[in-house]
Amino acid sequence: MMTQLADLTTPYFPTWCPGCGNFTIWAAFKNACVQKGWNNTNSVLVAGIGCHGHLVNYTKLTAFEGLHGRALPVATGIKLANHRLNVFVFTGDGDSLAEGGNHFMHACRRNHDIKIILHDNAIYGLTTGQASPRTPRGFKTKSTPDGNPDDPISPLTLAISAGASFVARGYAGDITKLTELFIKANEHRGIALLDVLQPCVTFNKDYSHEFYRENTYYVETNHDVTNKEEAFKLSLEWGPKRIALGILYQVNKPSCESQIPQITQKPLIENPPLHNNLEDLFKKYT
Ligand SMILES: Cc1ncc(C[n+]2csc(CCOP(=O)(O)OP(=O)(O)O)c2C)c(N)n1
Ligand code: SF4
Repeated sequence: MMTQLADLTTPYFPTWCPGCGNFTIWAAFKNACVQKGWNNTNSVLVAGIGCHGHLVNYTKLTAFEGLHGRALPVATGIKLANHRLNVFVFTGDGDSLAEGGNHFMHACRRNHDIKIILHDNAIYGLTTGQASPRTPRGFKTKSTPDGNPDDPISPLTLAISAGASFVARGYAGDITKLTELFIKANEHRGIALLDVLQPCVTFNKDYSHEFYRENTYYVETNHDVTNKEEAFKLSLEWGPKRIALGILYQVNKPSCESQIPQITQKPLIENPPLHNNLEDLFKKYT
């Protein structure tokens, strides 16, 4: 099935700040939709609450914008109900690593066949600039006026150690490579984490486009993506010219959905309901 850019267009124009990295993540995703024919018949978007979540209003695909921190359980539920759908989760570092941290760990561990696009701006954008689990130590924010006392965590390291089978990092300023990463993430069977370095030009002046252009590099094409130790090492690096982009880790292992006997023949939604009359069922338990 073909997808044209016009098929994805909604009447709403983004309210993101001019220069926000969300614009180019959105553009790369739409490129990938057009290249691979992702549309309303085969794909669904789930987002958390945050600036990133507005993407669902600007992309004409079936979408669900849930409670803050709860995008992942909604996405895993959708995938279990109809595993033929491509399920893309757009989430923030606050959404998936703070309030949603528990879901993040277990979605990785279970290797659900969903794709997580983490808009990693190292700050809470929508609530106007509080520290997130990605905010560097010492960084002054509204919630840490004397400097952040905590160390940031690496979502890549966390995902690898929790059992994720595809772990990659992209940069919002490189639309071509980001489009490729979207496609590779969706071709992978199992969970894919695509951590996207996303400048928040309003509340995080340190992690700017200039900073990322200066300090990121793509891993070599001969990088052994199955080498867990090497992937760990790369995922932990963060410093001058030491921020790795590309697929850091990828291994084959059964996804959660592929191991559930009830859905091997057909998706759950294609099975008739076991109980047509719920009242009788309720009576049984009252
Ligand atoms: C249950 C709940 N807790 C907290 C909030 C307040 N809240 C809304 S967005 C947000 C953080 C947004 O940061 P992030 O997830 O990184 O997304 P960004 O805005 O940076 O894209 C918070 C704490 C909320 N709306 N609901
Ligand atoms: S506050 Fe930051 S993340 Fe939110 S729209 Fe503005 S630049 Fe983007």
